[in-house]
Amino acid sequence: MLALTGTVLAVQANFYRVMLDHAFRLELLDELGQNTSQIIDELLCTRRARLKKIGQQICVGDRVTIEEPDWHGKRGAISEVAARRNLLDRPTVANVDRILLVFALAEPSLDPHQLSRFLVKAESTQVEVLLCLNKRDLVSDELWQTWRDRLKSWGYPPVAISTYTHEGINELAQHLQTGVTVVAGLSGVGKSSLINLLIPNLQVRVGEVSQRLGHGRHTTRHVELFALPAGGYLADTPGFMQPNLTVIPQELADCFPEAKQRLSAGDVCHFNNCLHRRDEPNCLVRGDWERYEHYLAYLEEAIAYQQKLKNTATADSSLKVKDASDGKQQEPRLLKKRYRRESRRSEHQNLDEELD
Ligand SMILES: Nc1nc2c(ncn2[C@@H]2O[C@H](COP(=O)(O)OP(=O)(O)O)[C@@H](O)[C@H]2O)c(=O)[nH]1
Ligand SMILES: [Mg+2]
Ligand SMILES: [Zn+2]
Repeated sequence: MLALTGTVLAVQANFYRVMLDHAFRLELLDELGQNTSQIIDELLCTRRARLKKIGQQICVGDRVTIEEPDWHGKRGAISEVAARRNLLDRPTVANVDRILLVFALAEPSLDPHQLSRFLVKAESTQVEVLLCLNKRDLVSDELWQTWRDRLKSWGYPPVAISTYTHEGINELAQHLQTGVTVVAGLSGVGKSSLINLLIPNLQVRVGEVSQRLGHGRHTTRHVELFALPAGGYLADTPGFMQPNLTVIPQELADCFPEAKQRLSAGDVCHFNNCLHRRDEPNCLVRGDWERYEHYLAYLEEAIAYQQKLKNTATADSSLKVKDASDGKQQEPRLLKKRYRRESRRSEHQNLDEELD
């Protein structure tokens, strides 16, 4: 039998809703003995025990193979998960083709620092970024054109839309007809309104602010892919993209199209570990581009983040040493004093080692 393949749209407890690549026509006899047919394009699936055993997770966006379809019950079992091209987190979506970043031109007014941060965060996933500016109806032609030119110079020619006048919606839709698009952006910019226009029979609630946890962070509500009428899938992910940057310092320049462009002709900075700071000798990236200041600020953040990771790693390894009181694991010398006081057994161990 031909293997069935599909895309995971949603994960609910131990069930996976899978959209089939090829719909199946089910022939039925109705109560009057007439032939009718039903098209089945989705199956509710479980995961084969073998996959569970090897710890294979199944995420929204995963490409899967299905066995034992039960067409009447619209059920099946996932037997295989294809290797992922990428995996975004918070919330988890696999095989993402682009991030559609939605900002508003007004209400709330467009903050260049906030936008820049979202752009860098989106770039750090290495997925294509498409920028869309909503609420075009609220601003003058002049203001829109100023933003358009400014963002072009950042490397992001924006698509202007208005979910009120429908300006730009068709143009935007054309960019989304293939693959998986993840919609990201702050609350209030018009993401739900946009999704309702793109997928008319869905009707997501507009004006709904995603729930907040006690610490003012958005909850990661469950994520689901929706099929677009002209092809492609859309995911609305309120929890996506926390503002903190987790890029490593050496890769930060790759998150700025302006910086990448300066290195694109095969040219390199004088030092191959150049971080493109102001005082670096013969640096090609340093220059009078608008977001160079942002780059420098985020660089310090990235360095601080890397340092924090290193500290956490050290703390972790000291924990491991503590647990290894059976003496099988070699402990770093620095930790010995503390270790020795903890148990007599480890004391002996340490003495033995010191005799070596
Ligand atoms: N003026 C204007 N308001 C809009 C537009 N799109 C959405 N809004 C309004 O902006 C608010 C937030 O919209 P919503 O779709 O819930 O944004 P979300 O939080 O990003 O999902 C609502 O009051 C919408 O009516 C637009 O194109 N123009
Ligand atoms: Mg919304
Ligand atoms: Zn440099």
